[in-house]
Amino acid sequence: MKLQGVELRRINMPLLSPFRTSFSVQTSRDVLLLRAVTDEAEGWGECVAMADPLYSSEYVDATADVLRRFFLPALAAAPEALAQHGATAVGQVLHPFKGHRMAKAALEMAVLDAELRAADRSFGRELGAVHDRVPSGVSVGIYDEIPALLDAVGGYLDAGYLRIKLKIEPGWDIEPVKAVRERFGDDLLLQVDANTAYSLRDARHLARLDDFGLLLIEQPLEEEDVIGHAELATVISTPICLDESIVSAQSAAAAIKLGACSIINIKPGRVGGYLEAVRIHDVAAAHGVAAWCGGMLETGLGRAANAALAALPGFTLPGDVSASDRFYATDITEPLRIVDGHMPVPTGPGLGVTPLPELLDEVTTTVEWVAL
Ligand code: OSB
Ligand code: MG
Repeated sequence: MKLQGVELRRINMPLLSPFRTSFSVQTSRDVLLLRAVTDEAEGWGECVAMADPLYSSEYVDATADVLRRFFLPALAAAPEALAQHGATAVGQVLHPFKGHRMAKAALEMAVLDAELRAADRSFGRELGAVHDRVPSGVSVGIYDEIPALLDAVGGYLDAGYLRIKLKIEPGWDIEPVKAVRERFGDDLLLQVDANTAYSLRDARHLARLDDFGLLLIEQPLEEEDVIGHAELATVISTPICLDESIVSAQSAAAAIKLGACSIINIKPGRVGGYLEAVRIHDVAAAHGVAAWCGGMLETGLGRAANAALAALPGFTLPGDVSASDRFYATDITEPLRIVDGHMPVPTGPGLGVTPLPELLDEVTTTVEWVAL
């Protein structure tokens, strides 16, 4: 396979309603898409970095910059590695560059998609999927008032979602969880995500969540506070799940060994790509640690790939693999829908979905071609 060039395309997609977390309120999604053009096929990559460095240190403009300035030239200089090893070469060629995992992930995804389309193989088959559909959970933002939250959760349950994740922060935690539990019953699969909003001083307060039978609490403490999570695990009985702290298979192994988490949220973008995501899946499975696939408000492209990943055997909890219409009135691909609470795993070549040109053009803000 010979990589001829990569198109960097910025799109801006309005959200159906504002998505509030402990770190921001989002009303639109600014996304960098990559289109890798090879001599055999084209492939699409979606970068999950957000407009501001509030979830992680990466942000969209920085991912475009590091791709242009370092990653694309490095790939251009290693044509034999790509020809011999395909997408697995991307991680190796970019390994000397520290961090910037979301940018690396997007490039690897685009090259992998091109390679798989050329070989007529799906992401699911390549990554090791063992299911043809995955249970679908939904991430529910922070609301100003409990009644509005209950309406939103009720709507998602009516739509068939099998698991609810509530975003929490200090001042919006015990009460909303209690209200949702009381309204929708003990059988509801319910979990919370703090996006690093607490400190170890809040341990006693967080222990109050123990009464509500939560599946897990996701990333209560800061990204680098792995030891703090291990200490918190001795104070609260709700299982701790890490998101932001897990950036590689190595960091996953360390967090598990330290007792910082009993569950891992695996997001391909955060960890440098789908291939590293599979390695984290393997580490978690080997340790009996449950895993699930997280989301980053992806378009249909990332959503399709996430569905494939979530179909691996170690993804034993429902992921944030929701339908296109969870966030968007119109997706850039054919809309991904959930059926009986499950997202079908695409079976077509590569991602199994492709942007529809008219829809893509409607939301495109800039396009840049980088010849290699
Ligand atoms: O922490 O899981 C998170 C969205 C943006 C940034 C971080 C997170 C999220 C979500 C998932 O909660 C949203 C989704 O379903 O894509
Ligand atoms: Mg999270």
